[in-house]
Amino acid sequence: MITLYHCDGARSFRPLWMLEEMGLAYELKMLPFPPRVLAKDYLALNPLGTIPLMIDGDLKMTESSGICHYLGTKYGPTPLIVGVDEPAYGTFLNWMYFSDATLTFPQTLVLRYSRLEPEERRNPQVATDYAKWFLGRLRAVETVTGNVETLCAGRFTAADIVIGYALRLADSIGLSGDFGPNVAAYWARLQQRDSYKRAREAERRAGVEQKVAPRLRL
Ligand SMILES: N[C@@H](CCC(=O)N[C@@H](CS)C(=O)NCC(=O)O)C(=O)O
Repeated sequence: MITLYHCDGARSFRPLWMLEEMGLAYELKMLPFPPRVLAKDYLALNPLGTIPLMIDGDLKMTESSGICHYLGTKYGPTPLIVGVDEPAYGTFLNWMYFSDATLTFPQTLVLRYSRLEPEERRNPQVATDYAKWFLGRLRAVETVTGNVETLCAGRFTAADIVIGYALRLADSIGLSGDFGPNVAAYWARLQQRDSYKRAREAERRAGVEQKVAPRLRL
């Protein structure tokens, strides 16, 4: 059984969505945010204190997009993964890495310096600069989604899941008003997907059952 540690709205939503899309069995463990501070026991499992943490037998993984790639290749074959023999293979990998390294990284600075830090340490200039950085990088998504329904390979793939999460995060930190028209339409389409709705419901239900309130949406 795969175990996924998750905080409401956090990057661990990527593997949660992937698990739902693939119909795999999993156990979802909810943590308060930030677990590093509020769930000290968790540090014994993941010394980084970050989420996600996915445990599959002896394996532990802590990179949200990497876990999606792992699930698709390990428990596939699935059309969610673009194979090495397909023309879109490199493009697929580029989106997979782009999702966290290029898109989510500036978002976390916006979040941190506009909401997470105590008032006296907040920094509007950092928040504004990195919001602009994020929206600039998002042009790559705006360009591609003008012509096609999904990011690559002519079908819905794990790349749409990992980039889709960055759009969810942008929405929750107040950046979606600045989405271009193609990204806005793409984000609306992603939210209509059954697996996305199931993942949102699984996260909500697990939070209620485990009595972990969504303290911060991120
Ligand atoms: N690159 C990692 C980043 C993991 C990460 O930093 N997660 C954040 C939540 S979205 C976290 O746990 N922050 C709490 C902390 O740093 O204590 C990934 O893609 O999963």
